[in-house]
Amino acid sequence: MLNIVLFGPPGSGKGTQAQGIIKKYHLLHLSTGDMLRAEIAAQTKLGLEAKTLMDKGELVPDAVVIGMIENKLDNNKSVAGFVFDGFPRTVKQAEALDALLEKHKAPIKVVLSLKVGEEELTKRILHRGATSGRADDQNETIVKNRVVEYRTKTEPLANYYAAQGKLKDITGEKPVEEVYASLCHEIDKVNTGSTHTH
Ligand code: B4P
Repeated sequence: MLNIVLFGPPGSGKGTQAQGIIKKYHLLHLSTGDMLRAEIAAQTKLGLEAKTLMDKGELVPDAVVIGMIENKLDNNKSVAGFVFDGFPRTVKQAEALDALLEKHKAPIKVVLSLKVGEEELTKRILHRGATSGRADDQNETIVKNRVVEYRTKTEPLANYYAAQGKLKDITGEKPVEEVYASLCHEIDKVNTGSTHTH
């Protein structure tokens, strides 16, 4: 199985790049942000609870997102692999993911870390906010809080994956196609299995 983690701050291009990668390598896209927004749209209890945190730019509880990912893994056993986008975001989530994948005998092959400066991140997110309708994209204070959450809770994960020898830094402050080419270059190095690409 080709399991890939897209890692990086909010606005670094994870969701954007996931689109190309899943098509090329025939993988399933698992974005916890998208799953949570679907829960909000459906006005479920989980969604309503998550919304109050997301609107402030804070992370939702680990147990919530781990549960959502576990469901997806259990219900998609015959796929060629997964692209994890926006998950894991804490060390606890990373440990849970390793344990779940161990159960499926399909470890993470590579963690692609998109590097983008703070000024560019804010610019991109506020630009998206003009059309996305996402409350967390509209206001500079909330965007800054998302980046603080990232620096304090998510960035330490880089060491977790570096210790496993899986972390690859990618320059994300370039045109979408150039970033995509760098990502594919790294994926091709670990994609030694039977996944066909075109
Ligand atoms: P996400 O949905 O993951 O939000 P994101 O980090 O902003 O998405 P992404 O990084 O994929 O966006 P992209 O750069 O592609 O999370 C939202 C919230 O959900 C979190 O704040 C949290 O509350 C909650 N949540 C989600 N997962 C969680 C978890 N595991 N644990 C706890 N809470 C969780 O796009 C940004 C913009 O940049 C786009 O407009 C795009 O067009 C543009 N862009 C992309 N690449 C570009 C490039 N190369 N050049 C110029 N612009 C580019």
